[in-house]
Amino acid sequence: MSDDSKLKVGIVMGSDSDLPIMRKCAEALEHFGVGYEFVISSAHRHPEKTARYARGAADAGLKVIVAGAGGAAHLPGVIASMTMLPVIGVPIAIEPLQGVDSLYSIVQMPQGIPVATVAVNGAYNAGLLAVQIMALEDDNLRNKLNSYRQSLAAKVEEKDCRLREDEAQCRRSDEGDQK
Ligand code: AIR
Repeated sequence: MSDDSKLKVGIVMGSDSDLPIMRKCAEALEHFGVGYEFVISSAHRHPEKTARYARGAADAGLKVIVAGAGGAAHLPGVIASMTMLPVIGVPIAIEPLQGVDSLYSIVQMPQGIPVATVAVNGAYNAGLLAVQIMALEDDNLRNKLNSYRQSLAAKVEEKDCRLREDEAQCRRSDEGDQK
């Protein structure tokens, strides 16, 4: 039996001002019952802490690190350079460049040290991608991901139905689906 609720994902961010966005990563992980921890560290303001965390992450049992930062966002890349764990970078939109700076900082890694980069403020997808990585070796997570994808498709069908203003038809086909 898998024990997904154990600590598996480190959600690291450059400052507490990133927390409203990075919480979305935690929401995704909670949806799948995956354990995580929040950490504030900064590649620039506290490089020693960042290095310590990155170097100890695998031994601490983590499987994936999600790192988000705004502006000159070097946190995901620096962490990736100090661990073999997959690192997913979340560019955070802050003034005055609204995330273009952090997107470029995170996505333009040099050959040799990859960081998987999601959309600006795309922390929920970072959580999903972390789950997908772990699902490679976890049937339970894979089944949950299948259900999640099915629920996305069902929502599209529902919206399409409502757009056609044929609620009765929607209900009939919902009932049919349940049989
Ligand atoms: N940051 C912190 N250290 C390095 C960087 N790039 C980022 C944080 C946050 C932004 O600077 O990730 O997005 C502003 O941080 P603060 O603490 O001024 O709110």
